[in-house]
Amino acid sequence: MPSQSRIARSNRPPFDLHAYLDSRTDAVNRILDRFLPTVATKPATIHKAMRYSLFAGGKRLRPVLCLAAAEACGGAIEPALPLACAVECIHTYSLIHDDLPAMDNDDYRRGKLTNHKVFGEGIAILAGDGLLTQAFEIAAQCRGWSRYSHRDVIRELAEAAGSLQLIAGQVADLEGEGKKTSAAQLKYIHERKTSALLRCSVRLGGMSANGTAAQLEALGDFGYHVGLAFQIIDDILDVTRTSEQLGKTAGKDIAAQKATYPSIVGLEKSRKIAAELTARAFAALKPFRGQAIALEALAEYLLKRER
Ligand code: GRG
Repeated sequence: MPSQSRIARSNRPPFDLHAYLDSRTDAVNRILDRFLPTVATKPATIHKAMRYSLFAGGKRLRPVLCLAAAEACGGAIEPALPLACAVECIHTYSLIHDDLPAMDNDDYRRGKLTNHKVFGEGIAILAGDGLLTQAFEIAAQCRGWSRYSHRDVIRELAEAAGSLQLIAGQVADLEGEGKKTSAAQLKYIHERKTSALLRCSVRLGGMSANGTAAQLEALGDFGYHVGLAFQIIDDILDVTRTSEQLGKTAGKDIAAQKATYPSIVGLEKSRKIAAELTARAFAALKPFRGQAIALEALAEYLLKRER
């Protein structure tokens, strides 16, 4: 299992993850603000609602992973920023829709009232639709990449968000409520609901840096395993942290009779599996020969996160 010492043991200077997260998050927020219509743009309600959830204080993990992947491939963050923002728009849309009464029916998200609680269900549905569409508008506006066409990038986003991945995971999640779920079925849900967008985030970062096919493959493998670990940690936090600590309703999985790793294999085994998956993610970064330090630090941080 990777540990802080794993990073500190090498000859590299220590990596300041908090400074990295702060600077990359600021950059993402600045560009998101530039891409999104202002709250005064008519019809104002929808733009207020889209911005309300987008700027509600999300951790920005997917966009930061996208930027870190670009850097691992030797690229700069600027060409990756629009793609990082596109991914965050898709992620935020999925959260708004997931919180709706017809889905998870949640009142709090990112420490604030959920979108439908503030704007009503109709506007919340449209705000999600608006953000999903905005993601593709942003990706289409990018300057372009020498090795990858817009078609490649749009397809990468569409596949991750589509009915075989993100939506498939949500369908299986909805249909599994209250039913006995096997570990294999749970993995199917996690691969789609969580891993697909994380995998897409890092692959897009690699594309923005003109990464090779082998680099994209390695990044995809990294994103897949980090995504699975991330979801297991999320399920552990749901039963071990309070709503105040999480900024969203804790204990939801038990209340909704949802299968989770803690409910199937217990907390200790879940922690062990998350650590093993993180080790697999580290192993996927081998081809970068120590140049993926931010990705390594992020994987470790996600394993140890408390919210
Ligand atoms: C509605 C199509 C559709 C899909 C919804 C995202 C999702 C699928 C459901 C939300 C609930 C959930 C447990 C999703 C798995 C991914 C996950 C843990 C999301 C939360 O991501 P964070 O912690 O959130 O990065 P912030 O708010 O920090 O961005």
